[in-house]
Amino acid sequence: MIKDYQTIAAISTPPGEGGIGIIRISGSQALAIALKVLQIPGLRGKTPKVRRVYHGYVVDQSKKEKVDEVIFFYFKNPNSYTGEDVAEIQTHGGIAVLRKTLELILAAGAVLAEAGEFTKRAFLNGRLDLTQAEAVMDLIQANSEEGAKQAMLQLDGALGRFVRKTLSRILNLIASIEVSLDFPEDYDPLDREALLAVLAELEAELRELLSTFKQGNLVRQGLKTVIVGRPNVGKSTLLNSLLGEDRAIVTATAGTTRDVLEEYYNLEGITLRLVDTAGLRQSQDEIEMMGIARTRSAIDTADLILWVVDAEEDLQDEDRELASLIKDKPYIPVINKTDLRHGQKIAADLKDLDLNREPVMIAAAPGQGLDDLRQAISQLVFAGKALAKNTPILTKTRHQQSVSQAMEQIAACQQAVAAYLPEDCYVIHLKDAYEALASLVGEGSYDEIIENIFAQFCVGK
Ligand SMILES: Nc1nc2c(ncn2[C@@H]2O[C@H](COP(=O)(O)OP(=O)(O)OP(=O)(O)O)[C@@H](O)[C@H]2O)c(=O)[nH]1
Ligand SMILES: [Mg+2]
Repeated sequence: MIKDYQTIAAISTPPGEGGIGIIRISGSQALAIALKVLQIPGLRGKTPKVRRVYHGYVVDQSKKEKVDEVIFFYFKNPNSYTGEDVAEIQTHGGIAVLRKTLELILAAGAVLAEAGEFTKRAFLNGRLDLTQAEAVMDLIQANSEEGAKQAMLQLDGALGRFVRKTLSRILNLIASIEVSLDFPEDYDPLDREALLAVLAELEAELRELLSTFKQGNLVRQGLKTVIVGRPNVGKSTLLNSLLGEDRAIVTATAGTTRDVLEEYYNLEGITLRLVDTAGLRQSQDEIEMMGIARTRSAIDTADLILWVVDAEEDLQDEDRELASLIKDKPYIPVINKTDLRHGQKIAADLKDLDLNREPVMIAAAPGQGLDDLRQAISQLVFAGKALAKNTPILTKTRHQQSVSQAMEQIAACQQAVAAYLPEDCYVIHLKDAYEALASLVGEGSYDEIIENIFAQFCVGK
């Protein structure tokens, strides 16, 4: 059933000059309000047809003047984005015209939509499940192609479908346990082996879904990739070559970079947050020491480290210290300046450290070996596997928490069955697992979650 909320309106196109601007109106009064501000010659007083595109004008009745030439159409509930009546007006002019039109619409009885309110209504009217609604927000915010692709898949409901399928399997389990408890005469006693088998399968599936979280998070937020190394090895040069612009200052003087510098970089659709840092060495210089402290904290929070050494030099104690600092992180040793010397000596030194990682040979200044480096990065990030293209992945902490709770409850249920605890215990765990997963697709009323999510949307979506 469509709930009757106030009719809302907002500018749906992003701020800035665009070819067209869109204003959406949603609610039971959408059409009536739109018609108050429009003059549509083709109508001649008749009611417009659903989904038919009309040409007309926005008119300021008080001044009897045309504000803009527009395109107009409307959708009838429940067949619209929000599930309500939706009217859309496409203007041609810039932001001033859009604002004026919106003003007229508000004066005609609509209220200004809050951020995310269109999508929230779509959700509340049962048009989208919660994961799809979040996906819309991701789509708006996605800052890498891969992120956008994931958002599309989720919008399509890959995650939602998986979760709903799992929910119905859990419900089936609960039902079969309850039935064998309540009607022992009519039904066979509980088959523990079969129950354990299903539980194990469910647990494995949820575990696999959970394992996609880190990947999903990386896709969305960008992988913090910190470039470290001794002074003057060419870290800033590497950053510049990857970006293809002179972003960081490069000089022949050691200790040039004093502060961390961060830039987004798109590697085959994966967003990297490339971080250039101050070279690590013993220093008395106060500013340089502060820079070095920042380098250390950047290492702590890094997802991936590019450790640069100089092909012209031997491995130094400072390099070894650095190696021990980063050894527990995913990192790639990078031998730079191979245009000056082939770097076999330092490669052998690196081998002696027993790092178990193949160094990548580059010459950052002339831009050699960068493809190898890019390939090494993507291999390390995705362990040679392409990003999951058709399977659902978890991209939100909230998703991860729900799935992990559900998995814990399934595991607890397995233990209860194995320990021959009373059947009631199984049901309790299964219900908890169900609730944890149900919150993921927003089944049941979870006002807080809903408010939180939709507050992050921008107005007009
Ligand atoms: N021949 C050659 N020179 C390079 C290469 N990469 C960097 N350099 C030179 O090495 C010097 C130091 O480069 P930077 O990029 O400033 O080094 P850095 O590691 O950022 O140094 P700090 O900021 O002081 O820690 C500069 O003179 C660069 O031109 C390279 O691949 N080949
Ligand atoms: Mg530098």
